[in-house]
Amino acid sequence: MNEAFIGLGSNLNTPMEQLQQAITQLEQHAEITKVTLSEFYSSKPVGPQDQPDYVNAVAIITTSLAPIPLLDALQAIENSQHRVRERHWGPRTLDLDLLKYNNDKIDMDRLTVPHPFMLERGFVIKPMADLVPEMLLHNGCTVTEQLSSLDTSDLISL
Ligand code: PH2
Ligand code: MG
Ligand code: MG
Repeated sequence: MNEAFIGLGSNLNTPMEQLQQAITQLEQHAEITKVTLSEFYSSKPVGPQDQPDYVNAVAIITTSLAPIPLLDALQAIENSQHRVRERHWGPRTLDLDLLKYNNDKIDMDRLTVPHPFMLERGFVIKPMADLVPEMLLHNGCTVTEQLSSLDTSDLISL
């Protein structure tokens, strides 16, 4: 079995419901056996500012899926919630990012793991700290230490 971290985000069409529906779909997947969810956070958009605030969360899943089939499963869930490919870093109904897969390093066209920006994003590190504060990240810091280096003043626990 494998342990993967999924970053969830939405800023369109009632974001909380988009995230809750995505969690239900993860739980119902035949090859995902356990889903542990962080709190939900409201966050200011990173990137273009002319878009609504996001709701973000992180889930830890236990899965028999290899990384690329897991990415396919995540994209199928995004598509089922009418995700359309839009502006880079622009608004979306649902974004499911594969943040971490065991301690694997993956560098493929479709998939880079650990997620290249996760260490810099409060909306990822704060919910991770809810779940696994002592876990070591790929830069050698614990999640709590990484969190203390970030400005998370925009995050509101929902
Ligand atoms: N996702 C983006 C771009 N900007 N900002 C926040 N606060 N949360 C996100 O999930 C997010 C973002 C593209 O994936
Ligand atoms: Mg993203
Ligand atoms: Mg994405």
